[in-house]
Amino acid sequence: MGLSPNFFDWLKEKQDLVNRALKAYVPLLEGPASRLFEAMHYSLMSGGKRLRPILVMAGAEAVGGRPEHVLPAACAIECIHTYSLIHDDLPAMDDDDLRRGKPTCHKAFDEATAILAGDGLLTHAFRLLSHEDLAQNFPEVNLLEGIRLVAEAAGLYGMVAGQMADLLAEGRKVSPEELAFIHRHKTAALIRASVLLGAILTGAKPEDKEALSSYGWKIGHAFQIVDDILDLTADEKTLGKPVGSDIRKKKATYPALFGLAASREKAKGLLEEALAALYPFGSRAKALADIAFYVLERKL
Ligand code: GRG
Repeated sequence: MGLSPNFFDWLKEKQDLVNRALKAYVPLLEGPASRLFEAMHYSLMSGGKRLRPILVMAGAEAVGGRPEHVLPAACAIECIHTYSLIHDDLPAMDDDDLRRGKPTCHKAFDEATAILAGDGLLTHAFRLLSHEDLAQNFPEVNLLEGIRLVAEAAGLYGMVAGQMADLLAEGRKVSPEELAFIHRHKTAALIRASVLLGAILTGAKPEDKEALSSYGWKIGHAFQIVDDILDLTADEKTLGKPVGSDIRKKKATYPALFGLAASREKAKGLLEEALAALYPFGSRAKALADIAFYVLERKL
C-alpha cells in the first residue's frame, strides 16, 4: 500500500481547481484600499500546496458529497491558513524574510499592510463559510455547524491558542505534554477541521464525523512532525529558509525532544492509525488515504 500511481496528476488537478476558486471567491478590488487586496493575493497565490482545501473536498467525498459544492468552504480554510502564515512571519512573531522561497508579505509590502492582509483574509473566511453558493447546496444548519467548527479550530480552542503556547515555549525545553498541546492546537486543529468541514456541510452521520475527526487529528500531528523533520533535514533552496531554522530559534519540535528516528517512527504510526480510521468509508475515502500517504512522504 502507498500513494495511488496517478496521485500527483490528481493533486495538480485539485490544486488548479482551488486556485481558480480562490481567484473567484477572494476579491481583488481597485480603489483607495487596493494595496490590501494586492497583499492578500500576493500571499494567497504564492504556491501553497493547498492541502487543507483539498482535505475539505476529500472530506465531502468520503460521505458521498460533491467536491465542487464545498469550494467556498475550501477557500475559506485556505484564507485562514494564509492569514496564519502572514502573521506568523511578522517581526513580532517568527520574524521570517522568506516564505515559499519568496519575500514574506511584510517584506514585499510593509508590516501594517501584512497585519491588515491577515485580518482581511481571516474575516473574509467567515463571509465565505456563510456564502450563498453553500446555502444553495446545503441546509443552513450544516453551514452553522461548519462555522462553529472552524471558529473553534482557528481561534481560542485551536490555532491562536497553539501559537501563544508555541511562542511561550521558545528558548526552553518543553515537556512531551506541552509539545502535544502545541502541535494539537497550532497545526492539527485546522487540518482536522478541514476534513470535518466538508463532511459536516454534506450532512455526515455522527459516526462518520467521529471517524473523520480521528483521521484528521492523526494526519494533523503527523504533518507537524514531518514539517519539523523537513526543517531539520531539507536544504535551504527547497524550503526557502535556513536549514534547521526552527531548531536554531530554539522552537519546541518533535525531533528536538525525541530525536529524528523516533520522530519518523511516530509519524509512521500516526499514518497507520489515520488509515485505520478510514476503513468504514471504503473506496469513498481513497483521496483521504492518498493524502495521508502524501503527508508522510512529502518533501516540501
Ligand atoms: C499567527 C494565529 C497564528 C498562527 C500561526 C500556522 C502557524 C500558526 C504557524 C506557522 C508555523 C509553521 C511552519 C507551522 C507548521 C505547520 C504549518 C502550518 C506549515 C505550513 O503549512 P503548509 O506546508 O504550507 O501546508 P503551504 O506553503 O503548502 O501552504
